[in-house]
Amino acid sequence: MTPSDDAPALAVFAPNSLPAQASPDLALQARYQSLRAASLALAAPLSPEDQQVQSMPDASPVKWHLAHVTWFFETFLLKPWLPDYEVFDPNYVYLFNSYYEAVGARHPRPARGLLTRPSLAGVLAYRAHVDAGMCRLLGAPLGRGVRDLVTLGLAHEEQHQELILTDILNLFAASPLKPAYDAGRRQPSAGGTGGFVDLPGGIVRVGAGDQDFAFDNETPLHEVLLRPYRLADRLVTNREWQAFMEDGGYRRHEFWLSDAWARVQAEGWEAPLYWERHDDGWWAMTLAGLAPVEADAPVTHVSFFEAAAFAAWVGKRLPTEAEWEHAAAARPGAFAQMFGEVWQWTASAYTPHPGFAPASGAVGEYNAKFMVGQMVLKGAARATPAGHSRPSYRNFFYPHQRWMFAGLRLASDAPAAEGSEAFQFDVLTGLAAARRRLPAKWFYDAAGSALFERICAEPEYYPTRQETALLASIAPELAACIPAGATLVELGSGASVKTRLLLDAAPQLAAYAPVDISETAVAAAAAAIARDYPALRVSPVVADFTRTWGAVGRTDGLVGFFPGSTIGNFTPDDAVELMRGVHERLGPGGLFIVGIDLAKDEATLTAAYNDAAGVTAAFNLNILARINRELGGDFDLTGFAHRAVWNRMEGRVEMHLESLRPQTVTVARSHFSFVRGETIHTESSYKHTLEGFEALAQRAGWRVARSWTSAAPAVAVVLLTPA
Ligand code: AVI
Repeated sequence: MTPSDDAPALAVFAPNSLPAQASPDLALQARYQSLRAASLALAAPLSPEDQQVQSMPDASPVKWHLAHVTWFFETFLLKPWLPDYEVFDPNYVYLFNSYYEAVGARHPRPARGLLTRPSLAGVLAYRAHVDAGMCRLLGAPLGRGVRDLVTLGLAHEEQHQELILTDILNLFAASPLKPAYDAGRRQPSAGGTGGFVDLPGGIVRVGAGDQDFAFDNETPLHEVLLRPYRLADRLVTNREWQAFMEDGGYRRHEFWLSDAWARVQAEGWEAPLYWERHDDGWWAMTLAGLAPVEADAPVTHVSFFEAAAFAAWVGKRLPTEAEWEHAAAARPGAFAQMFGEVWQWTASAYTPHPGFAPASGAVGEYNAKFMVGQMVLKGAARATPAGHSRPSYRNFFYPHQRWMFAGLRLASDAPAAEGSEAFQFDVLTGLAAARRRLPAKWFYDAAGSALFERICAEPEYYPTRQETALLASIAPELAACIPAGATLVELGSGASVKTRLLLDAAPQLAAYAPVDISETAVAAAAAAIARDYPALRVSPVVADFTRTWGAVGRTDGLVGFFPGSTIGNFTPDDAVELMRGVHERLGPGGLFIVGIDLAKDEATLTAAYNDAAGVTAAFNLNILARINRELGGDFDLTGFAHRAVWNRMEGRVEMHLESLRPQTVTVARSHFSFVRGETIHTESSYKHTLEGFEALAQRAGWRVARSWTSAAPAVAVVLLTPA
């Protein structure tokens, strides 16, 4: 939906480059028919006069919209691809071309309302003629490229369906009679709590990759670095907007950008478009007619200029496009009103994504040439056809425009890094303890996670290799135990080779829910799985799985998956606690697949945590670097050495950092003195026996239904069912 009133464009295609299907695409045929009928249904409440008039240059008559979308199918599908197609009227190329220079000259946009010929009946006959042609085209097997063009034509018509409502509201608002388009039409409504959701940022992926359909302007998928940020869980309301107005918002230049302030004065803005002051308060023109402004509904029909001024007034800012998109994709459940209420202005200019290439041919004009001077809006409005939009969708308008259904959602920079308070608490209490310790979970910042990946590839570190091989060989047996329609709930962000082994072996799984405290990790995992398993419902959950996690969808048929012998990093009591919690959340029908490392000879165990390349040492020392970086510590990394020892009594490999000399370290204004040889205990890796683990599982209400053991060095996978 561009202000130039044609819609943005599609993925790159080459219509005849791919082989035809064996038979007609019946689903596409049905979609074509119902979508074309929906356009007529939208026009049905309108008289021929209503459909004729153009209220302003930006808006088009309904009659023109109905004809233009039809011209699109005739020009880009029927003329090139239906061999004996007869053009309905050669003059229509001039009348109904919107902006395609490659197709030729056209009638000026501001004068579309002057096209009294063809009549509305003539336009409807044109539609019927093109529909008959499309019916013939879609009745034959088609190449992928032609089907993509039809899909583009349909997405294009959906955009004009919204424009029909947008433009008719503008026309009716100009009428002294203030007619209702549909007196019973529901208006955007309240939602959310008014709070802000914290997002940790990091390097995230946005844009459209390989999916069924996306406009070319959404592509390609690309990385963006986001600083930690906060995004409001709902849209700005009319009540808040009135407070802005009452505080002199439209009269105080300090909130406005220079161009914006000029526009406020030139056009005398003092409220959103369509608002009218009555004796009993503010009223606004809507598709349901003139109605009192509803205080808790989202403010609508504001320009980017106004949205930015409001954000400045309230001490916040608009989100960037990438912030909005990442939040919508990674935390869909955390926000109200993302889609289907009003479009949301972002702080981002509408420019090409890095690596963008316009679609080839005339449809390459669809989006690319508008990439200057406009701002991106995300989400979707009530008037947007259901299913039309998605997180990567890019709507765009000029910053002064406000006749479209546009509102805003606030954002701000996050005050501090993710989890920093908890990290500081654990570090200060751990270093102050008589036996100094640091919880192993803090190993996994970006550098730590990368080092752990490298550990898994070291020859001495056998658990990952052995477990992967074991899972590969038992996947069919495990899969046979998984009920149809089940959800795989992975503890940890997963999406590794092991997850895929299970997903490949158990196509009956309907959904996948990775649960992880790191928003970035869980979103990346979810995106990777969603991309490679399109039939799977993927719902990432940002939560500490040792505590609780939110709904993961259906509560029957939940299958927990906890590979990697990570349960070995819990003390036996904590492992029982964890398994008890998982039992509770997976419910009485739940299954739990756990990977464990088995006790074995000391030499193999200690070698695994003392690799010759020193990767485990670097992993261990990295926690001190993290303290220095995130908490302003002054650890000298050369003053500590990595130690890994087998504690036979406890049945665990312990990692420590040993002070090589007497020294004092300062962290967050606290001082910690070390004597030579003193250690900080950083990790325990418990090595279980099958019997010992079974006893722990029983304490947590589980029964070992089956277990499988790998070749030496041995690890095991156990399948737990409720006891
Ligand atoms: C993640 N966890 C199971 C690993 C382990 O073996 O305890 C972490 C690790 N620590 C040192 N090497 C690997």
